[in-house]
Amino acid sequence: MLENGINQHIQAIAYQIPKEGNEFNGDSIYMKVTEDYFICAVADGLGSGEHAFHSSDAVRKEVEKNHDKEVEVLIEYCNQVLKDKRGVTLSILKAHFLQKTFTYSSVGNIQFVLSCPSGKFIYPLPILGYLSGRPQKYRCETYSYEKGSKFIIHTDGLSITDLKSLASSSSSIEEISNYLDNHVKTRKDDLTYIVGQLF
Ligand SMILES: [Mn+2]
Repeated sequence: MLENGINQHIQAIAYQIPKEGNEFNGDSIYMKVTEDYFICAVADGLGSGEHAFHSSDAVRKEVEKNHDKEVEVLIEYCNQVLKDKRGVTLSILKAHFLQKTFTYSSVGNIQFVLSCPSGKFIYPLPILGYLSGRPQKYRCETYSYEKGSKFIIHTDGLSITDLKSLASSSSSIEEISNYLDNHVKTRKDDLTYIVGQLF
């Protein structure tokens, strides 16, 4: 699956593929661009296969239904929907174009970096563990981004050793996506990534 989200403020490429031999993908992805904001969510259901899919897909639907809400609210909605389901790791990013800020919250091992043209990196630390419907503390932070900032989000199906240098290279997001595609064959898990650039 490959999706594109594009307007004058954002370009993003999303890709996902299940673990070799699996019909269900335990990772789910949601991405939406409006006039005012970009939102994306990446969820990795614990384990793989059908049960992992049902959990991460429930989270995807929750974000889809409520994409106009802020990240702080969304992450709690997602936690609620996981009661009696298998847990997920989850990252949600929402960028507001007018303010040139983005809010990011993450629970678990989904990797994220944003690289600004000035050389600054933003890589918020996630909360360890996973969402499972139990009461949970979240870390949710808002940052400013520069025009031209590039970001990469990916699940643990992708093993990239130097995410920062990839994000800060002069490569376009298409070139970064092509580079990541070279690592798809060696995956040992469901794999999902989003590469984007904010303007
Ligand atoms: Mn995984």
